[in-house]
This record gives sequence, structure tokens and C-alpha cells, in this order.
Amino acid sequence: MILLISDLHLHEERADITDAFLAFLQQHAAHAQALYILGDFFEVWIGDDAITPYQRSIAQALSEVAATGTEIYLMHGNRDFLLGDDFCALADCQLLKDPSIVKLAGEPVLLMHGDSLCTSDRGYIRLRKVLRNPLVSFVLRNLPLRTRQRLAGDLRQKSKTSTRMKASAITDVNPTAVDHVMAQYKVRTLIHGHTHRPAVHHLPNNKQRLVLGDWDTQGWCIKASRHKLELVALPFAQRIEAD
Ligand code: LP5
Repeated sequence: MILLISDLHLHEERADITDAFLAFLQQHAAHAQALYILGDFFEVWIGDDAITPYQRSIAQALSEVAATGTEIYLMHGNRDFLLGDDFCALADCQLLKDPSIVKLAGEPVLLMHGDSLCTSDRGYIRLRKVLRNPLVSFVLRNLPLRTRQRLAGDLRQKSKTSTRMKASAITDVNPTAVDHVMAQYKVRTLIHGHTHRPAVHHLPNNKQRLVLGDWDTQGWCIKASRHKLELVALPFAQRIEAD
């Protein structure tokens, strides 16, 4: 079995998500052939040199699962595209290009984070173009830590304000961009995250688009067995708060 997850937005202040993820690793991922993480694994990533003890503990948990024989692949998302080789070495995982084709359930499947398909969101596409420019990425990585923290905080804040004002259709994937990329890579199936709209969309010509949900009040994963892809909701265990 192969597992796919996305948009956990792991953050020290979300102990519920962290606990659910650690349980998922033990109960599911440690018995899987491979685990694919399709971006926005962390709430925000400002460079491998700024790794916190919390993030290091997540890397350690991944490397323990890798030691059981599970291959772990990590794709960048729009919030953690600065994640690099040092983290991957700690976590014993491999960076996966966006997009990538992987054989799942007996067929080639296109894996993406999904943000690049939101082409109707002009403001975001402009921001993405700037941030993903290799020269800009290099400069950002080399800014003083404090400046990076401030910039990332500002960007998150601006993003929250601006997404609240965007129409729902704007922040979803653009159907033409989906058609185009599926035709370009000659696939019948596309899996992505980013939009936080978990669903299985049946498209014309026997094509399908599976969307992973974000982890917030519950988790989501796709289970790929020999012949089938299944989108599964993962309820979080009840936490009993101490008095
Ligand atoms: O993330 P989410 O789901 O809330 O919203 C996204 C889009 N927003 C983003 C921004 C991220 O949330 C924050 C990025 C943090 C990166 C950290 C590393 C880089 C920091 C540098 C320090 C090293 O991706 C949001 C989409 C939404 O998905 C749905 O698709 O709408 O896009 C926006 O909100 C963008 C706004 O429309 C435009 C914001 C203008 C900000 C201009 C500042 C330019 C500064 C350039 C900095 C070099």
C-alpha cells in the first residue's frame, strides 16, 4: 500500500494535528511501501538553517518510519518551498519535483501540490512567480533569520486577509489548467492538495482528479492499493484535557 497526504501545516501550536500525524506514522505509514507528502507539510518554512527543535522532532519521527522500510517523498508547497536537502537528510526522505508522475494502482498518476493550477488567482500567481525565482529564493534563504521571520509573518498575514476577500472559484484550481496539465503529461488521474477541498472529481473521458484535504479538525489521506485509489478521512483521536 502507498499513502499520500498533503497540507498538514505542522506547527508547534497545533498539538492536535501533531499528535494525529505521529499516530498516523505509527499506525499507517510504518506499514506502507511509501509515503508521499504533497506540500505544505509545515505551516511555514524559512530555511533549513532555521530549523526549530519541534521541526527537528518531526524529521526524527519521519526518519524512524523510513528505518522501517517505508520510502518517504516530500513535495514543496506554497508555504514550505524553502525546505531543502538538509531537512531531507535529517528526515531520511527525498524531495519530489512538482509535478511528478508515479505509478499508483497500476497506472501513471500525476502528483502536484496544486497551487500552480490556481491560475485564476492572478495575485497569487504573480507572488509565486516572484518567490520561486531561483535568484529571489537564494536571496531569501540568505537574509538574516529575524528578517526572514518577519517577512514570512507579514506574508502569511497578507495572504489571510487577501484570501478572505477572494471568490471561492478564484482560489480553486482552474479547469482549463487541469485539462492542460493532464493532457501534457498524458495521464488519466491527477492527485493534488492545496485547495483544502477534499473530493474525487470524475472528469470526461474516464479521467479523475483526487484532491487531498488539509489537516485541521481531521486528517486526510489517499490509500493506493494494487487496483484502487481511495480518499480517506482520518478522525483525530479525542484528547482528554487535564483539569
Ligand atoms: O497559504 P494559503 O493557503 O493561506 O494561501 C495561498 C496563497 N498565499 C501564499 C502565501 C503563504 O500563505 C505565505 C508564504 C510564506 C512563505 C514563507 C517563505 C518565504 C518568506 C520569506 C522569508 C524567507 O502562498 C494565497 C492564495 C491561496 O493560497 C489560494 O490559492 O490566494 O495567495 C495570496 O493570498 C497572495 C495575494 O493575493 C497577494 C499577496 C501580496 C503580497 C505582496 C508581498 C510581496 C513581497 C515579496 C517578498 C519577497
